[in-house]
Amino acid sequence: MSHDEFPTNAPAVVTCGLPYANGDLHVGHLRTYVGGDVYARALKTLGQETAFVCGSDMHGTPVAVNAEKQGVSPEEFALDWHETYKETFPRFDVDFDNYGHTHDETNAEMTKSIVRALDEAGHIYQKEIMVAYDPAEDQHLPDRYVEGTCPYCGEKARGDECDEGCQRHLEPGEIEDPVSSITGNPAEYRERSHKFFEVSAFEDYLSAFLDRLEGTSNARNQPREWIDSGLQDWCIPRDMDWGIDYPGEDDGETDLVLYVWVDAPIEYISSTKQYTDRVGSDSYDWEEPWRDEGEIVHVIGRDIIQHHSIFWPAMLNGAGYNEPRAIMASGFVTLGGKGFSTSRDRAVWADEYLEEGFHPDLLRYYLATNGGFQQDVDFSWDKFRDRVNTELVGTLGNFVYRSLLFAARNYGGTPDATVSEEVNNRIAKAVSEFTDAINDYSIRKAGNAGIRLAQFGNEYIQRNEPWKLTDADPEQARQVIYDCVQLAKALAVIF
Ligand code: B3M
Ligand code: ZN
Repeated sequence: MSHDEFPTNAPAVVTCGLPYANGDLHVGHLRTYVGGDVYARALKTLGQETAFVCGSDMHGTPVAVNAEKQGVSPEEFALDWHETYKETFPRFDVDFDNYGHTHDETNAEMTKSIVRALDEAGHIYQKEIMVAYDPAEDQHLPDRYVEGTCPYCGEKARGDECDEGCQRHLEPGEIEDPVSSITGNPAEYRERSHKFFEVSAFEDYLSAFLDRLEGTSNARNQPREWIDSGLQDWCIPRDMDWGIDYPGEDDGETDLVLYVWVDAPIEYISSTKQYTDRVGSDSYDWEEPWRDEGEIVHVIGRDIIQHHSIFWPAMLNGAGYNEPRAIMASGFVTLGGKGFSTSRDRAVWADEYLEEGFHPDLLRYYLATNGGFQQDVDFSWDKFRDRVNTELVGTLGNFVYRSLLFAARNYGGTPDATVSEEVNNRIAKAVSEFTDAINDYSIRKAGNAGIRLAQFGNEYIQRNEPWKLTDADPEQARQVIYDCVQLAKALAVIF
């Protein structure tokens, strides 16, 4: 395993958590996608071979429940949102090398092959458990079909996650006081035999993995606590129609589908494979990072750390794939101190932002540099305006405008000279700050390296007053403006 500094000789793959194909995107989502895009671009800028991939998360109850409410099939519903996301991301310059979805053939095949590999390696077993059931509707209630109380922290929770409390994944049968989220009927628990992935057998592996894992510290610390309090095995089939069919023996079908969190991260691999299928394995070979040697970097929201730091590496390891090198888990974005809420329409929507006529770069800069990646940050239009006006317009824009205008007016372009030692050293310092920031998984520091270079540029042009030199010392004037053009070029590369 190489944990050499970036850029390394092996290909990198940067992924972003897959958006559930079930509703509009808001600025809270964009923090992760912009973060991933910035990070992937930065690696490419450093000369690292990099694929940036993602896709829509089509399955599971988050999609099925919403489709049901709208009276359309989950497939139609999810594909519709998938198309919307595919159009929205490029409008924010989030340029995935491949954007697939979990319901396509590539992912269905990849998922089945990984589940079979886990089974063949003896990591899957059968166990009797209690599952929530709605007797009035005669229906199983997997995951978000059931609500109740978290057995760990006592908060109100969904069937498979304590989304408002301790953020833990919940296994079927764990939630207390179960109620159907569709009908409001009280649910009962019935015994059922299901397949389990033996996550607990990976305890030692996962502890060692977390010691190697890079990225933000929250992606290591919380999982260590979960390991200390004992890992539970993971029920992987669901009594539902919508999803990837649980692979039966001899290719026979069962009436079960896989839990959405099995096939969702596998899309990271499938999407990389689709990229290779498109560009050819000479350009980028998906098997290198996933099976041979490479740098896997996951960029996610902090509510899905457990899936990425525990379940996913256990699956990868059990099925003979490489483990992630780094996980960058972003904090939440709040609005006026409160969490974004779709149902209360308390959010800054992606569409709304663009319709106001704002350039995507302004939001990208603000999201990338407003607070450390793992900190929760409050979105404030006042702060957005101040940062844009002070830093992008006042510092960066001002310097580039002054320098290039001067060069164009007086020399019809870049004057004849070579870069001074002072400016050359200052640019080298910015490049090394930028490189260190990327190796530190801090996109904020990478942005700061750029803005500090622009501050230097303003100070440099002000101190050297080229406008006084054009007549008095034309050679020195050319030198100063050449330096400024060089700084503007360095800024363009860094930003
Ligand atoms: N679809 C979205 C979420 O829970 C979920 C991420 C999947 S990443 C493999 O935030
Ligand atoms: Zn909880």
